[in-house]
Amino acid sequence: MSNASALSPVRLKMQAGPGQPEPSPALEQLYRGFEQELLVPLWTEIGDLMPPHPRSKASPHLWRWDRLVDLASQAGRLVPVGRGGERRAIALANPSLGGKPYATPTLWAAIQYLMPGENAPEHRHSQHAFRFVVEGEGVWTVVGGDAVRMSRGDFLPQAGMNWHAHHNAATEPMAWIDGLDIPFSYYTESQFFEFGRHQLSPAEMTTPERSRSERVWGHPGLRPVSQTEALPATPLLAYRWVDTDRALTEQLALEDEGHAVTLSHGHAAVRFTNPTSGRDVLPTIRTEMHRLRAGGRTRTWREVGSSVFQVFEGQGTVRVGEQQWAVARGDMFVVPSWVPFCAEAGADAALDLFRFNDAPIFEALHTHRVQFDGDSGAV
Ligand code: GTQ
Ligand code: FE2
Repeated sequence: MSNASALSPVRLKMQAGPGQPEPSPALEQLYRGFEQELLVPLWTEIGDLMPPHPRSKASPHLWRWDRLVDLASQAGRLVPVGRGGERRAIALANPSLGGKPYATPTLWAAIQYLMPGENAPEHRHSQHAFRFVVEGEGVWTVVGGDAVRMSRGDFLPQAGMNWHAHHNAATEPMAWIDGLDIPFSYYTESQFFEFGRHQLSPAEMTTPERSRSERVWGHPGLRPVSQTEALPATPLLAYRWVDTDRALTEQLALEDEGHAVTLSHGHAAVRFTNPTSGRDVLPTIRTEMHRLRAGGRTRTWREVGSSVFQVFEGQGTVRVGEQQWAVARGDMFVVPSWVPFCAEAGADAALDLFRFNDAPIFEALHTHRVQFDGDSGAV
């Protein structure tokens, strides 16, 4: 086995510095022994393995909506959608994650595109998913046989293992964004996937204004008495813009009337929740809509876990770590773990930001932290 260390994937270098032993022939021999036996001592790795706080491998990055839509529409002309490829979805690839189709270490974010009359075939998977529509209409997503309309501003969760297909019933193409926990599922090796039927039944290809799920679950504060258990995944399949918009408008109006219901002055925010539990709508993904008054700004904060934002409406400036961008409708950007973030609306119009992140994972593990600028950071 004299050559084992040449083939070993373990490579150890003697390093000078605090906590490191003095280099010597005996130490060299010890390290070659570690390599042969596939052993790595903590003292050579501690800085990277156990940093004092998260040091994300991901970068802050911005994708412009006009480029995303332009490339997605070219794909609409050139690339068929069907069994095998499954979806005409194009993922944001963080520049620091080795070319993998990951917006962040845990989150997938993609633009998906369907031409008039096209169908994306039925399938199901363990990954939790949602759709969010920044503009357009005409696509119905069919979840467990329930056709759900998708229109501007709507948020549509699809928790894992629900059968789903999409069809464009309109005469125009339509784009929307998908968020999934694909990278998290990949690292944790917890994925399952099944193909469904290639064609839906005519009854499922209908285009109702309201889905069955909304007719059962879409009444504020009311639940069907036949369903008394807290359901792990949301039964409500569409959160409509009219409701989200009203909730944000009311928060800012109440702030004007002297009531403290906003997150900070001029910054209203709502979270999409499971109506049976009040908790995050998806087990792994938190989703929120934020609104800044014209001229208003968020506090600066950082938190454990990564976020993806999409500008829903308005114009403004966002800061992510050292980066600063002027943003407009549809632009998408990433905030890596523990990197400070703040946003400011332009002087003339409110800024609406859709956001999703992986906070439910860290909350479940009791490792979530949020630190606002100016706070001590004590937890
Ligand atoms: O629409 O079912 O962007 O399964 C990635 C995986 C979308 C979908 C994505 C998916 C889907
Ligand atoms: Fe899917």
